Amino acid sequence: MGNILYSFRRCPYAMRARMALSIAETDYEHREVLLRDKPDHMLEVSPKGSVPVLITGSKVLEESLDIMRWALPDAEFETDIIDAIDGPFKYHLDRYKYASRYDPSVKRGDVDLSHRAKAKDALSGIEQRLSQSAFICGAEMGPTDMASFPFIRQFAAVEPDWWADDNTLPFTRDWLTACVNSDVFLSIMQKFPRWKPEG
Ligand SMILES: N[C@@H](CCC(=O)N[C@@H](CS)C(=O)NCC(=O)O)C(=O)O
Repeated sequence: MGNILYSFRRCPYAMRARMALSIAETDYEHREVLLRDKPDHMLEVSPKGSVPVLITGSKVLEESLDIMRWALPDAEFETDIIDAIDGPFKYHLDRYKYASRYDPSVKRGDVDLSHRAKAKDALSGIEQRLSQSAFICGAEMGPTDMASFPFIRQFAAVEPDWWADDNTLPFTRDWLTACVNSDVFLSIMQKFPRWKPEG
């Protein structure tokens, strides 16, 4: 059996895994899932129930960064940058974007600007790096960029007018535009119908 990836198009963790598999030119069967109705087989091999999951030979990789590392064994990942994204940035992004889930006094659909400010603070390391080179890893997009920008794309999309007008992270804004327009990103955002087991 070949490689199988359980994925969800809009999940930023799945995006980073798909980009790594794409640039590594790894063959795999793409299985698009609905998060509210995950396939039995996915849950059998990975009971924690998050995407992405890559099944390769007898191994099951159920962490997006493990999939990136498996696909790109020689790549260097800047873990301080990725830790800031997966840790404080993601924490505040969720509380900014889905404020009412975390604070019952907030009206559904409203954002929490205090968490927007803290999420922005968590981007200061990236902004600093991007003031020196077009991408985090240098002149070309690399693994740390791919691991990071899908989350910042989500942040920018919460209030697109604010993101476009806010001038405090100019390097990050230009970099994000370049990343979302890159061939690798456009190629991994193609739409797949939901996967269903045969029979
Ligand atoms: N640490 C995991 C996180 C993956 C994750 O949280 N994925 C979300 C979708 S973006 C998910 O599958 N959540 C489970 C659900 O919504 O049921 C990784 O890096 O792969």
